[in-house]
Amino acid sequence: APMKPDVLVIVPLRPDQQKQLEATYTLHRYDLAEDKNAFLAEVGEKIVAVVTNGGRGITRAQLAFLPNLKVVSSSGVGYDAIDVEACTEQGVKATNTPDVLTDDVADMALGLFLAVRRDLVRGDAYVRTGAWGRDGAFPLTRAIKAKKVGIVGLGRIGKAIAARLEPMGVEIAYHGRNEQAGVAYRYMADVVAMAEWADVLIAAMPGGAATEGMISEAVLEALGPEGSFINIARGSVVDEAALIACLKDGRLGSAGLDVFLNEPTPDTAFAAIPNVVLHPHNASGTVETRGAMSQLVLDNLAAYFAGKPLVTPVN
Ligand code: 8YV
Repeated sequence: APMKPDVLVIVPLRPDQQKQLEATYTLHRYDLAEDKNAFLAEVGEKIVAVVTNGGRGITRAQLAFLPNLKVVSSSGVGYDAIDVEACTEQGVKATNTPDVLTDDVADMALGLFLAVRRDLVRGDAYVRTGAWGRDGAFPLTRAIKAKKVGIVGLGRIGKAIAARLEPMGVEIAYHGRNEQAGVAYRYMADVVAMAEWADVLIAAMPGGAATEGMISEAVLEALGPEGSFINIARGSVVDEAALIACLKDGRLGSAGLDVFLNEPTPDTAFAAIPNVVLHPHNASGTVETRGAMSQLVLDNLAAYFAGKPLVTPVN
């Protein structure tokens, strides 16, 4: 029987795809190892492929234990946790899972947008706690129609968010490194100016060094006491301490967050802030989409070992 290539599993796939992975490759379950460094030292030499995800990625230090590694297949569109530079230096290809998750992530951005702007979470509590009967009508919110929405990062997900917002009668602008041809939305070269203009700012850019802290205290203050910040990008794109401070002291009106700096145990300060809607980094977290992501991880591995072009390479 043909040799089954040795694959290091940093993060397993969805059950159906994990079964295919087990049938096709010799798996080394880094995710289950007690002493992960000892495990890497023990099996590293024989590993030719890694399965991971956008949250865990792979570091330069881990790569050093994997001298015969050829490909890293990651579940997730964001690859800021993969040291792509180190992979490239070591002749290792890396792949991600774009497109299959675009709609779910855009849906979550819309969900957080609506929850924040129409105060759905506090409305739920208002009924549950009997406040409605005690304190009368729930406070009025602001209409969504005719408001201004700035999207930071008009990539596949940013464009899908804009397409969902258009029928709601909002005005859409975007910020990014460059103006894009053939886009109907207003380009704003300065993110602070866009925050001044906008009622809602939605972060949809990649994580990583280039966008770290891009949503600064100045941006949040420019968005202002009536403004809302929605983040379905990465926790790293915002100055999180400034975000907490601005929400607490009212310099920023509200926020809806799917991502945080310290996942899965974000700053406990968020739990005490009433004007924020919190979600546990699950925008792509549906059965259908995580299955499609896992399948794409398998398809990239299969392409590599068949000597065919990778389906969704990042380097
Ligand atoms: C993933 C994400 O769940 O796609 C991404 O980059 O953040 C999520 O879809 C995450 O990468 C962990 O799998």
